[in-house]
Amino acid sequence: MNTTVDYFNVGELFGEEYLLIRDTIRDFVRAEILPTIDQKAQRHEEIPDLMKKLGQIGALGPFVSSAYGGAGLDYMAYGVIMQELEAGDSAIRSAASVQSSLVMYPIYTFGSEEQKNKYLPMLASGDCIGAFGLTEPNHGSDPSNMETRLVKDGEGYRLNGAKTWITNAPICDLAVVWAKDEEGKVRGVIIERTDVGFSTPEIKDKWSLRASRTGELVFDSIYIPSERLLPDVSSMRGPLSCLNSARYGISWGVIGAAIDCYQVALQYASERTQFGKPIAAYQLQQKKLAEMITEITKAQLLSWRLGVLKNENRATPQQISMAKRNNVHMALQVARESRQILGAMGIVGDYPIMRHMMNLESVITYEGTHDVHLLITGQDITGISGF
Ligand code: TGC
Ligand code: FAD
Repeated sequence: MNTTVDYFNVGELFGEEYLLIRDTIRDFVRAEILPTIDQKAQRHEEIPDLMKKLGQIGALGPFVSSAYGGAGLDYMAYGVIMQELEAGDSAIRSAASVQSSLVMYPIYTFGSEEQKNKYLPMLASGDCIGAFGLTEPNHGSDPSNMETRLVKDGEGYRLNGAKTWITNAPICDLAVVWAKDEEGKVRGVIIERTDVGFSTPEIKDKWSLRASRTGELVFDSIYIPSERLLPDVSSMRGPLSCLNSARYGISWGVIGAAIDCYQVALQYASERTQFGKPIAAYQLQQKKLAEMITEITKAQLLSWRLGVLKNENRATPQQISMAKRNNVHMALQVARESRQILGAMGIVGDYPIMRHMMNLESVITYEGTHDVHLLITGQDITGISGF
């Protein structure tokens, strides 16, 4: 039996440093996540002190300079970290994605020196939990039509509106929120938990990402001092650049979930006997397993190449869309097929597959739906917008 999940020796393309990072995060997931994740997901609870734990292993804003508390690593390292975290659960990767790519990245890239010094170290350590508000009740795939408004008021601004489906909203200490100003320009603002008029109702009873909290961000005429405006961006380029970073990380993360499902299915198929033979001996099951490892291998190579391009600052948003779309779909297919290989055992919490499968139903929708990413590719190759 060949249990490798690195069929094309992709690991050899990485330097020692990345393998060390991979093993460190893998050990963390084994010790801190795997023992309780099923119970937490079943009970709709998060892992206690998750963000601080992620901070301690350098998984928050790894690409942020050490001058601001980050690990000063590159994008390949970020990808490897995401892969290992999501092998544990998408909720763990989600926490790290949002904090790193959607909260730290915009402050690091578009923030003032004061904002970077004030917020980045506490976000990197996990002492402060961030959220990212782009999606609104009436605008999910079309955030450019957002209704949240920022209106000048004396030395500062007033913020009115609401964001929904926001990861970590109920537990966030601050949020990077995108709103339109009086000129219709998209601006990023930092909201703090104690701001008067800020509330974060929770969205309950999800069947997916049950170890992650999701909610709304509601702004009832919140006063925003002007120093909380991100100074260096005033268009949709702001939020969409954050998405480039997060989507890149997801393209890696879901490979971790897929590998976890595949490994469990392969092991189970070799042990489970029906009609006198291990089910792995039957061609129908071999087809499933062979196609899974093929698709995982293709995804690994896609993300590795994207990592090289990202490190060289040459990865286009369209390339990132293709990788996010392909790899999430791949992981969801692997999870669905793996679950079938386990028969009835595939639906219980003794195995991680159903949990991964349910999580991936969110991952295929957030950070741009499967359809939106196809339309991005379609627009790129034809020059015609299909939106
Ligand atoms: P469009 O007219 O094409 O462009 C408007 C401006 O933005 C620029 N731009 C980008 N810049 C950087 N990166 C990108 N990927 C960019 N795409 C476009 C563009 O150059 C232009 O700039 P400027 O300066 O000329 O104004 O934009 P559009 O309004 O037609 O929208 C395009 C579309 C549909 C692709 C975009 O809106 C989109 O991606 N929609 C999907 C929304 C989405 O992904 N939302 C995610 C919310 S966050 C989330 O889900 C977090 S889950 C986290 C977790 O828990 O892990
Ligand atoms: P809609 O945009 O209403 O789409 C519904 C369907 O219509 C989809 O199948 C879509 O593909 C399709 N569709 C839309 N437009 C077109 C078109 N032009 N052509 C063809 N088909 C189309 N958002 C944040 O801002 N921050 C977060 O932290 C965050 N976390 C999330 C966490 C979870 C668990 C989930 C589920 C979502 C989260 N989101 C977050 C929101 C997420 O980004 C949106 O759900 C996503 O962008 C899709 O928006 P929507 O749900 O409104 O779907």
